[in-house]
Amino acid sequence: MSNFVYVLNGPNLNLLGKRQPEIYGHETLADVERDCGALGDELGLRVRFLQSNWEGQIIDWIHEAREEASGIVINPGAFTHTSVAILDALNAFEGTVIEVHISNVHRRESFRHHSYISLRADGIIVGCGTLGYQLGLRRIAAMAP
Ligand code: CA2
Repeated sequence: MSNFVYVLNGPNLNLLGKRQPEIYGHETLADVERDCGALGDELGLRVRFLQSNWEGQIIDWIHEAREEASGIVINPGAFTHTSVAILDALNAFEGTVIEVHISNVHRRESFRHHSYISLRADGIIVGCGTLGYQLGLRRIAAMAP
């Protein structure tokens, strides 16, 4: 089993820490990437940290993960609530999938309450801020044989 983990981020998450800090906090995506890399070193995981505003790019990365990764931590952004295509790609991935949302989507607009991704996710972390990514990595490390 590989120790490679993909951390995937969907649309607009490149703006993290630069807008709406009351919802998403002050950490930038670069801060999150740094923290995930450091934790990966501690846990013995190789972390590939990626962000795209394009649905097809995220799907291509999930296909790459099929070949080489044992886990995916994914914050699909707004694609969470719309994308059957990302769900289909994740259904073709055999490893562990952890879905992360920085904000508590259940305390927000009703259109954020449904997630296509949750139909595949092995675990879901919601409303724990950017710490959710690290919790996802810890869960994947704990599940490794
Ligand atoms: O809470 C989350 O992590 C979300 O996945 C974030 C998505 C949102 O559409 C989901 O419903 C919940 C939005 C990501 C946009 O991130 C921004 C960060 C800073 C400024 C503007 C957008």
